Amino acid sequence: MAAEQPLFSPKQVACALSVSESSVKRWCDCGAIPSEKTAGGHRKITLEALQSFLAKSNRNISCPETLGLPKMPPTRVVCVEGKNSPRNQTFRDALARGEHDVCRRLLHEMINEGATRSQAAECLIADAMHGVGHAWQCDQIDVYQERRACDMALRLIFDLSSSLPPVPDDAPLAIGGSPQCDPYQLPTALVELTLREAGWRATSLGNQLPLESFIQATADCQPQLVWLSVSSIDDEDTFVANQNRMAASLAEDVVLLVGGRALTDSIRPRLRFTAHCDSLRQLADLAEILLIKCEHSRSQLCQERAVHTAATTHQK
Ligand code: B12
Repeated sequence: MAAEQPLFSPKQVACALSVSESSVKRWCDCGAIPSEKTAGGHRKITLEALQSFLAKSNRNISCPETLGLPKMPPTRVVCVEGKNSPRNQTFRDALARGEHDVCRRLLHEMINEGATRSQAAECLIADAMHGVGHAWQCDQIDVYQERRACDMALRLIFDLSSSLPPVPDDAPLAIGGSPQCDPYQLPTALVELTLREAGWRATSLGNQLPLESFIQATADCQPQLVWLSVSSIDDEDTFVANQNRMAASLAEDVVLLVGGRALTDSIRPRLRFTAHCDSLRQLADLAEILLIKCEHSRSQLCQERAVHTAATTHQK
């Protein structure tokens, strides 16, 4: 037999919600709180009915002890600061509340209005994550809300990426990731999205990539472009030495793009790279120019090969 649910009186519920008893009776009578009546005509409310009312009316139990329930921590208010536009505000709040569909709709709304995927992602996702970080620092949101926002942001980026038209098999290859000391996943996923959208066959190798493995990947895949996203550095000297070793291992014509929060003005002069970008917008512009350059040198190479083949055939 199922365990019997506790039944509460309007007075108990009123105490628990810090409202008047007459309000609770009114909510019972209009059906907002589903209730039963005892043989003596007294209204009785089940825990399930109360919970459904709370969810629909966005109310909280302020004194759960009056219902014999354990005291819960106060519900977190989810309002995250960032860019001023109403769309950014709605996106931030939805991301902090875990409302995936709302976030997805807002991203697609921007894309339908003419933004590229990376522009929409930078405007909404990056802004929201910055806001989430600030709210976490000020103890306005809980750790689980930050982690959930991060997971959801990753899924949204993959959604955007998988809705792109396929890149031709012979498009130039780009690989990249973040170094071993860096646990941040979103920046490198966003770089992958931006490069794919610009026409590169881009693959992110992920975060916390050991140096030797990064070097191995560039030797195995022979990319035309390598990116490095750096959000966190533990030991500056070791990081600089490692990254410069990776840069030195690349062939002359491989472009090395770097970016990320941790590449400050003081650390950049110590690093070897081709170009540094602050934003995805800059990266998208540069990626288009580099793609044209790559395709131009490839067609030049094809022409040279054709001339060479014609010359050798002629000699025979
Ligand atoms: C999520 C998060 C985490 C998660 C990450 C999980 C994951 N799976 O990725 C985890 C739990 C690991 C984490 C840990 C910590 N975090 Co944290 N974290 C964040 C948060 C909220 C979001 C990070 C993010 O994804 N941002 C979105 C990305 C897309 O934005 P972005 O980094 O600015 O990147 C943009 C550009 O830099 C550029 N870009 C980046 N890379 C590249 C590469 C190329 C090639 C190009 C062209 C461009 C480019 O494009 C991006 C889009 O515009 C930030 C808040 C913030 N301001 O970002 C805090 C934040 C970075 N964290 C912070 C802190 C304090 C920590 C911890 C120390 C907390 C702790 N006590 O343990 C640890 C440190 C971990 C470490 N080893 O560094 C602070 C850092 C403060 C500081 N002064 O450095 C921040 C700023 C929060 C805050 N406001 O206090 N964190």
